[in-house]
Parts: sequence; structure tokens; C-alpha cells
Amino acid sequence: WQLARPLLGACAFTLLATAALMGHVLLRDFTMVPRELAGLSQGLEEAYQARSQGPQHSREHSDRPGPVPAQCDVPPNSRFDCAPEAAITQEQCEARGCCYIPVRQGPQGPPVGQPWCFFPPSYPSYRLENLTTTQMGYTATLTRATPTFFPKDILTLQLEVLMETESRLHFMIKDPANRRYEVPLETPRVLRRALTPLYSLEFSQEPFGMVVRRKLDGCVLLNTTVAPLFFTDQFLQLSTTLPTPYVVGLAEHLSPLMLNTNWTRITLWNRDMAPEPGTNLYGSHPFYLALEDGGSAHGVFLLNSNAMDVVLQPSPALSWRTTGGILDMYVFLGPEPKSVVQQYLAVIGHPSMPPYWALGFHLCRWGYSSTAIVRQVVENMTRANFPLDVQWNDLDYMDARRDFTFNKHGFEDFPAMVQELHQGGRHYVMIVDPAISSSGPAGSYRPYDEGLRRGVFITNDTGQPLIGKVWPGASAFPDFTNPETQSWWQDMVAEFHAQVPFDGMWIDMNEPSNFVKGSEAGCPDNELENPPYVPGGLVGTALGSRGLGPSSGQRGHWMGLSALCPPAPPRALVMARGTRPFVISRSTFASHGRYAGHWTGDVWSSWEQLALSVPATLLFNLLGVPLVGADICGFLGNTSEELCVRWTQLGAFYPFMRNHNDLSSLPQEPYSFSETAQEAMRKAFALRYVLLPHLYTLFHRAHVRGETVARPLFLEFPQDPHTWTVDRQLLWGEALLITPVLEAGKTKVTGYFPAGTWYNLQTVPVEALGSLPPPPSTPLTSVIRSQGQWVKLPAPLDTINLHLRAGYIIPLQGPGLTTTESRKQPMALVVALSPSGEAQGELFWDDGESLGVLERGSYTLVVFLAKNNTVVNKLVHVASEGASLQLRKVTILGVATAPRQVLSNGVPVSNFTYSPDTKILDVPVSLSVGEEFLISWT
Ligand code: MIG
Repeated sequence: WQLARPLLGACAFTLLATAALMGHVLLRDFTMVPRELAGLSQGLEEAYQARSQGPQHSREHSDRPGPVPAQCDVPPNSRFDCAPEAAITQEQCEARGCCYIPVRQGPQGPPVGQPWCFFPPSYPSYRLENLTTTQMGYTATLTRATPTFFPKDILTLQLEVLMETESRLHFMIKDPANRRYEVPLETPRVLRRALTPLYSLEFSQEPFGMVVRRKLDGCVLLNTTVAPLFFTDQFLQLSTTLPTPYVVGLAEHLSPLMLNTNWTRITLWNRDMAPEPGTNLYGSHPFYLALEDGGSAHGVFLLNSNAMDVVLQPSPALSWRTTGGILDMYVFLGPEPKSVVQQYLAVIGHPSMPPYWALGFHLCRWGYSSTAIVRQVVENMTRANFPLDVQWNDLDYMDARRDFTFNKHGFEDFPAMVQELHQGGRHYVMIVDPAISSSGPAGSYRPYDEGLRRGVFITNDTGQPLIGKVWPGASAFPDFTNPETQSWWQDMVAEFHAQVPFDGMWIDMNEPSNFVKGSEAGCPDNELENPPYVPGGLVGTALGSRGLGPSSGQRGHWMGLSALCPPAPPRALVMARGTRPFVISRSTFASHGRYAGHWTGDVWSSWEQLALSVPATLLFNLLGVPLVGADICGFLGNTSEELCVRWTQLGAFYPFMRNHNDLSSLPQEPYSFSETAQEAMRKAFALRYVLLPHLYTLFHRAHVRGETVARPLFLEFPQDPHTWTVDRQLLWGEALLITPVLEAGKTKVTGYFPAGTWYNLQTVPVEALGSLPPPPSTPLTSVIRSQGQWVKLPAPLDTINLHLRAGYIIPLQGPGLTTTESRKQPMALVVALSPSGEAQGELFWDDGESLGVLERGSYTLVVFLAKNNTVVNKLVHVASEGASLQLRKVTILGVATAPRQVLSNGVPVSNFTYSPDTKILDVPVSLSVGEEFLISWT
């Protein structure tokens, strides 16, 4: 809760980086850096001394153990591991030319910690040669004279530095002689270098290294001179100092939002693994955002999709260790954390715009084993007055668990069931696993026969389809990097859609998951399967465990990007339905949000996992995947009623809201609980539905501007360091602060409120809009005036705390049991005045499902402004869908003095109400959102 670590002075690590550089020949825009910088800290000074005195390392010396050389006097936290791949003895360590100093620790020692064997500062690395300016920046050759302890060093490399924009630096280190795997991600091409970049660059010649500084304050954001560069065939390592220990990113893992820099290894390698701490999960996003003292931020992206580890150590520093490909890095200068996210999304792509119905409530479980059961579920929801927009099915609908089929024992009237859902204004989504059953006789299963004929499957080393085992038994895996595979899949989707008019697709098992190791025939014995460095210390389990193994398909480099998901499913859906695609996928890679959303997989029905779903949601938003959520009430294990209520309250604020349950767990549909619990859940649902126009507007902004939907507090308040570690609360956009209860047995919750005025939204009387239940009977503090402080709030079981930030206006709409209904309801505005009496907000509206609405101009965008006792709208763009939206009420919060008169477009409003206690002015109106209006009070 509280800030755990003391803040260090503004870029305290500037000097550290400089110190490490002083032993080098340094080139800064072709000038030597003068050694004018003094005042080094003690340990660094020593390190520097050690380096400058120490004799150059020699092979003869290192081949036998000896006394620790003086140059091994490296501060413990700044030691970089010289035995990343295995524990080695002193002899072995010294034979590598490295320093060996045992560290006292537990019997086995932690899996990652302060290394015993580490590089001396003089450890040979590459040398920079032929540094040349180019149109875009620089190029140079990097040469290594001494091989490393990993096989197949690439001794000559090419460095290419591209100063792409003022805030974006891009550099690549490649093998000039051989083309190595590069992620097939379309990234922006720039033709001319930025003229006034926010960064400056320095190059160290020998050993090679790069230093990237924030020009404004000299802060060193990246300094790769701190450890030797490795570029071997299957082990690449680039280390850098960090100017701060506050680092966020490197998904997917189960952890607090702020990463721990106290010797942490984060593994990225897409894998089917129920979320648990300290291990690699379904997706890979090699990107981090770091918060610098003062509230500036920068980001770094390594565009590489091989299995990798990222090691964080307390100096602080970070090492990227990847098992293939090239080093393709981007540095984003911010300086605001928000800009860092936008700069990252400018490279990987903005999130796609979901259909409106995707923001409603989704209900699923494994075990809805017939259409009769599904119909009953929908009816139970309606009877109990719970919204339900999208009904889902898990594997149960399939015939023998094969894709693009449905079984005739329970699902014989599947198409009719889906049509009925449509008639009720609902939508339908079913699971599709990427693996294709291969076991039937030829002619018995068209997707496999066609796939074989069209050569779409991943092959083994004999050129035959690689056969693994997934839900249908023996299965082949489509290779989506092959364009023919995409078109084959599109055909299968279209053919199935012609029978069953589904609306969206749920892609599971696409890491890809496989129940046998590698394939039914095991794994081939080759270098790819036995890399000299195994990320995650997955020794003995091998990379292929519950996957396909690195040597299958795509020459050992495949990952979530094309691994059996995006962009094939959304394309296929567009072809089949002609409207905005809805896809939720378990496996993800950087750029995923362009194509689909994500759910966080097989979480347990536990309070711990409820709490950790907040940082997970926030993290995926920073990674450009705003359409994200965890399975409400948990997937594995049985939920309790209280947990399920609290989870539903939080889930109402996941951008993607779905309750999904495992086959064997007790039922957890909202109607399965006591009336008290249901009543509490209904309130959460109503809040969500009332806020949908605002949520949709946030998605629009994410789509067009690269913003986040759910966002951590530090994104809005980076200058308040207390916000940096807050990951038990979330914001929707800039203005809506959600403070959920994440612990059992609590009726109070403590949340952080950044300096400013925060209005409790649940005291706002919006019930006139529709069936929203009246405000809670428990008295809630209506306004928090915070200096930047922790506030204890009442949080009875039926309440999730929701506060609106002064200065903002949000649109509300009457709720309904589906978005088809709610979209027809009248709207209201809540205006939260700042102390100076101002506020602003926005509404984006369209038909909720068409493609190309922006290009065609078929949308409405309205800005709302409040100042000087007036509220007006500005019509940025109006199309027919928006023109008919009715505005029935304007609620103004923070009206200091009782108005005598209220006018709507100059006409007196007789039935306004004002409460001197709450300072809320409530104005019933009869206006159209898409026509200019002016409301004023005096
Ligand atoms: O091996 O389709 O994460 O949501 O219910 C389990 C059955 C396969 C894993 C998914 C889960 C889904 C389940 N699937």
C-alpha cells in the first residue's frame, strides 16, 4: 500500500552511468567525452579504479583458479551474471575469465539472485568501428575478438541507429552476413532523422556500448556499457543501467504492477499455464515503462519473439537475454508516462474499436452441455433481472471436440439457439481452439482434409504435419504465417458461420498448447530443442513442455504474434459477418490489441487472484490491449458468495466483463446466489450499463489516440510518487476512480486519492434514467477533498466505491438487460465542477458495429464544457445515429450557492432541485445530445 522504497534524487543514476563510461573511449556525436564529471559515489569510484588499474584480462590467467583479481571489486548489486545458463564451480567461472565471489544464501540459493560468478569490467565485448552518420542516424560495425563461453559467436555485427522521431529512438544490432529471424510486425518507416530529439546519444568504442540520455536533465535512460554484449546464435544479451527501480511491464506474469528489481528474472515464452507468480504465462510483451524521479517516464521495447528472460537487479539494471533473432530495440522518451504508452502504440499499433455489445456482460461456463441448458441460463438471467449481452459456449457445443462442428446430442438445434439470442438483442460467442483433429479417416473431417490438401499445417523434420495432442486427441497445428493457412481458415470460419450465425470468437489454447511434449513422436534432438541457455530455468521441462517445442514451424521462432491467432480470426469474422470483429484470445504478443482482446486465463476463485486481476488489467491496458478482464468469480475452484459479489463489482469495471467457470466448479452465475448477493450484483451491473457510453468513448480514444481505457493512477498523476505503486484501484480514463474491496470480510476499504476533489458517484441521483437502484442507504461521504492521501471509505457488501474527479463531465445512459435496449435509453450528464467551476467531457457514438465509421463520417462526437455557471455542448461531428440521442438530465456537482433560476436554452426550468448539503444541482431537461444546447444557472 505505502510506498515501499525511498525515492532517489532526480536521476541519481546519471553519475553511475557516467562512471561506468569513464573507462571507455567515448564518442558523443564524434567528440570524445571530456572526463570532467567528478563526484562519483564510493562504490562506483572503486569500480572505476579497479577497471582502470586492472591488467587487461588474459586467457592464460583465467584458465586456472587464482586469487580474486582487483577488478572483481564490483559492488554486489552491480554484478552481472557470468553464468546465466547454469550453476558453475569456481574453476569453471574463472576459466571463463570471470570473477567468483560466493554469496551467503539459503541451502539451494534463490533461483535468481546476486551472482557468484560475474563479469569483471574488462571482460571482452565488442568493439565499435566505422561509426558513420546516415540520413536517419548512425551505422557502425561491431567486432568481437574473443569468443564467449556460448557456442557460435557472431563476431561481426552491424549496428544501425535510427533517430525516428523527437521521442523515439530505434536501434538494431544484426548479423550483416546472415538473415536471422525478425518478427514480422509492420512498424512505422521513417525517412528523415528527427531534428531536435529529446535524447542524446553517446557511443563507447571499446567495449562497445550505447548511452541514451534525456537531454532535458541529462538523465541516463540506457547505458549498455555495464556488461558485455553477447550475440551468439542462440544467446543474445544486452544489459543496461536503469535510472529508477520503478519498472512496469514485461507481461505476462502474475504480480503486482510495479516489478521487483531485487534480483528478479522474468521469463517471456507463451505457455499454457494457470496464472501463478514467478513464471511465464500465456503471452509475451517485451516492453517496460520506467518512472523516473520527478514523474518523467521512458519506455523500452525489444522487438524479439524468441523465448527470453529479463533480469532485474537492484543497482538498478536490466538484462535482456533472448535465445534467437536480432536485437531490435526502441526507446521512448515520454516524458509523460501517457506519452510513453502512446509512443509504444505508435510502433505496435493502436487497439481496434470493439463493437458496442462487446462492452456488455458476457456469460460462459465449461459444462453448458446442451442448447436446453443454455436457454435455461439465459432465461434465469432475464428472470432475475440481470443484464446479459453475450452468451458463450465452451468446448461442449463441438462434436468430438472438433472445431467447426457441433454435436447432435444436445446441440442439434444450435443454429436456432443462436438465432433466438439474436432475436432477444443478444450476441453469441463460442470457443475455437487452433489445433485441428487429425485422427479421423480421410474424408471424415473437412477442416483437416482441406488443410492437408492446402498444405497449411506445421510440419516436422520429415515434412509431415506435426501431430500433437489437444482436446480432440491427435491434432495438427495450422501455420498462420502461411497466407494459404489464413485463407483456408477463413473458408472454414465462413462455412461454419453459414450454419451457425455466431458473432465473435474465443480463441483458447493458442500459445500453442499441446498435451504431449513437442509432438506424439516426441521432440527432435537438435540445437533448437536443446538451447545452450534455457529461459526461466525451465531445465528438465524444456521449452517444448505443453507446447510445440522451438524447432517446430517458423524455424524455431514462433510466438503469439502469429501463433494461431491474430490476425486470422478477426479477418475471418469480417469476411463472414461484415461488421466489427470481436475476438478474445488467451495467447498474446506485442501488437495484439490491434486485432483482439484478452482474458487472463485460468485464475483461481481466490481473494489473491481477485486482487491481482487489477494489475493484470492495468498492465494489458499499458500494452495496448484495453479489452481485457479476468474470469469474474474465478475459473478454477469454487467461489464463495462474498468473493463472487466483490468480483462482480470489480468485474463491472474490467473493460471486458465476463463470468466464466470451470467444468467441475460449483455454479457461479449471478442468479445462483442469495437474494442479498444478487441485489448487490445487480447494482454493480447497473453501474456498468449506465456508464457504457463513457466506456465506449474511452475505447474510441484508445483506438484513435493510443490512450488507455482502464489506467493506473500514476498515468494521471505521475508527479505524485504515492500513486506509482497503487494497483488495488483503477481509473477509467482520466476521471473515474474505482476502489474495489479485494479482501474477505471487509466493509471498509482504504484507497489513495490524489490531490483534488473527488465526488462520490453513487450519491448522484440517476435512477430517473431507468431501472438503476436507488443510492445505497448507508450514508456515503459525498465529496473527498484530498491533499494526496489515503482515505478510508465505507464499503458495505452492496457497494463498490466510485469517484468522479472534479473538472470532468461524463455521459450516462439508462441501463437495460442488453446493450440493444440500453442504447435506446435517454442520456444524462454528470458534471463535476472544479473549484473554479469548470469541467469538460466527451461522447463518441455510432451504430456500435459497422466498420469504417470514422472514414465514412458515420459517427457523432460531442464535447461538453462547463464554466461560468453554464454547461454547453460542442458538436464536433454529428451523424444520424447520434442525432436522435435524448438528454433528459444534467446533474452538476459542486454548485456552491443555491441557484435562483435555471435556464435550458433560455427557457426557465421550473423543476430543478438543489441540495445545499450535497451541493448537487439536478436539472431535468428535454434536449437532444446532437443539437447545440446551453444550460445556465444564476
Ligand atoms: O485445457 O476449453 O483457459 O477458459 O474453459 C483447458 C476449456 C482448456 C482453458 C481455458 C478455459 C476453458 C478451458 N480451456
